[in-house]
Amino acid sequence: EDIPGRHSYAKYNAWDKIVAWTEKMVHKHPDMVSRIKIGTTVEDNPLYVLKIGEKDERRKAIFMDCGIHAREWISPAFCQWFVYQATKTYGKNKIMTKLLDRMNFYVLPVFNIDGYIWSWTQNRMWRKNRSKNPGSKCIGTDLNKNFNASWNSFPDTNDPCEEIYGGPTAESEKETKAVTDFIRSHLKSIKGYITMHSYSQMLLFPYGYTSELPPNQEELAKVAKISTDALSTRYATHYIYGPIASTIYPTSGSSLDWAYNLGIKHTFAFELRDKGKYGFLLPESQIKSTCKETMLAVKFIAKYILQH
Ligand code: ING
Ligand code: ZN
Repeated sequence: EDIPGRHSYAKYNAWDKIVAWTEKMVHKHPDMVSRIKIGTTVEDNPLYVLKIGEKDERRKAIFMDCGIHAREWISPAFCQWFVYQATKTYGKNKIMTKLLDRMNFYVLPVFNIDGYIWSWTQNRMWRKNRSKNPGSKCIGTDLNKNFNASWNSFPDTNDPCEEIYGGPTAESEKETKAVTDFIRSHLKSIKGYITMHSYSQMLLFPYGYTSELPPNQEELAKVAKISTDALSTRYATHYIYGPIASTIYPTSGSSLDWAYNLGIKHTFAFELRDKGKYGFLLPESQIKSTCKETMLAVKFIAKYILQH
């Protein structure tokens, strides 16, 4: 499994390894996994979504993305683990079998590919994408500020040199547009949206751009509670949960708020391990345990969505 230079679930994998891995997953499980190119990035890298489940597009589905922020390497590691476990435990694990018999998952393993590559090759702490900003020597837009959800309502997202620059307009970025177009065109089936970040050990739900609470906030809080309880059964990792604005900080233009306002009523953002000891530089020795515990939470959310 863990051979130097090869793709491994116990390591962080460079983009070229992840592309090869997507091909391998389709090849290994042709009737369970398919690969959809939903667009390309600024630097012309292919945005691949792996669809897990059946051809039937009418079934309920969950869209999950990882790696919207370049330096949050544990996030793409989780998406890879999720696809691997789904295919490996289908027919063996009761819950996974039930889930995949009745619903589809769309998994985007790396959302911000150009930024991810940059964080591997040039600057480990890079966050944004790599688009040029006319009239500025600063590069990149924060893709999680680029969605059409009260876009640019906080003034500090106006400066291209800021880490949280929201772009010239909502959905200005090719990566954002590819994802929003895909979700909009599959809206009939998509009942859940999950986005993976690090770090802080939190499970968040809308809203970020207002302190008002979403109409089904009681339900979201209940699901978040049971989900984080399930997560902690494995290694006693402690998560807090709540609306974005009051739990982490107020922020506009996020994918989570956008998906919720589009009508996807079950939307969650994970802030994976840890709480700051290693931060974005979470050691590879923690990848598997992080993925295993997170899997419990995601499976609970999926099961809940299936039943509601
Ligand atoms: N934090 C997120 C950010 O974009 C977040 C917090 C998550 C906001 C989900 C809105 C929705 O600032 C990190 N670590 O990126
Ligand atoms: Zn993030």
